[in-house]
Amino acid sequence: MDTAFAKNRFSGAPRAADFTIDQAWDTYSAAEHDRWDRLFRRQREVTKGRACAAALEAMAALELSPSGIPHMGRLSDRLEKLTSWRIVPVAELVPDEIFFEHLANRRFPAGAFIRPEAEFDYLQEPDIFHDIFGHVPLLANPVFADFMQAYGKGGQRAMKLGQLHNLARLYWYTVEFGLIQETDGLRIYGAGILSSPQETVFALEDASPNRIGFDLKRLMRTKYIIDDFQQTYFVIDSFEALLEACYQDFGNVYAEVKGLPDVEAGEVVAGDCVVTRGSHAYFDAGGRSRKL
Ligand code: HBI
Ligand code: FE
Repeated sequence: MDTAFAKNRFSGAPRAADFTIDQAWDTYSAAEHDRWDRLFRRQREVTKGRACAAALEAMAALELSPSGIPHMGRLSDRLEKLTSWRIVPVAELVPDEIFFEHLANRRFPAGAFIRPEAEFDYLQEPDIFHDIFGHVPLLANPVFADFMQAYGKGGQRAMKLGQLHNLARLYWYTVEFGLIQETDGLRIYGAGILSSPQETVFALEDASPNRIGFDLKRLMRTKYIIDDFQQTYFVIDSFEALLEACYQDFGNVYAEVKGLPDVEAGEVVAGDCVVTRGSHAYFDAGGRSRKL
């Protein structure tokens, strides 16, 4: 767990053994509620025509709106009716084994804090806007909800096998930065993109990044960067296809991947199903303008 993250006003809150805290919804200030509304209105505009259908439909079903910071308990009551998932408040990143335990039991740990005004555009750690606007809608999709629970169970196993870095790449290139092919074009489902106004446009429309068809073993070998736009995005055909690809014994997958060299973040390799081969112009010009 990276403890270098900046502390926030929930960092010292009393926490349970599973690292959950009281969201203390009544303590949010008018300024914090207003910040949520401004983040929400901007991202709702940017994601029109760019977010996947499942995310847009879920926003409505979950009644997510620019009416102040959501109460996680009340939002969970709506979510639970759809896919048995609940959202549990945490102060900041939690240890991997705690994170996996929550996912394996259909609990999504969401940061209770909202980014400070000074970090309105850019933020290193997941705040409530990234977690709820980015991650929660897809938990309302039954197939993706199953995938996220399977990921949690897979994480518990990967830790035992010492293969966490491979599984973290799966999370990174799907749950955080995944694209999906829909009938009228590529759309976004990754939370790290959905919660970022700049990357929402970059991931779909910029000529710089590669866009490559999802291939589990290839993806598990691929390095990633955390403080800029992605150099490669992986494209799934459907959540069913993603779930299907992951319903296998990862032990065999790890064994195969273990013997193979890592792939650099911007590389295209033999066997890739290339949707678009990136120009890399953004990265060659120095990059580093990624905003969460
Ligand atoms: N903790 N609260 C929180 N949110 C995350 O997204 C998260 C985490 N801990 C670990 C983690 N993500 C990643 O290392 C996963 O790949 C496990
Ligand atoms: Fe995230």
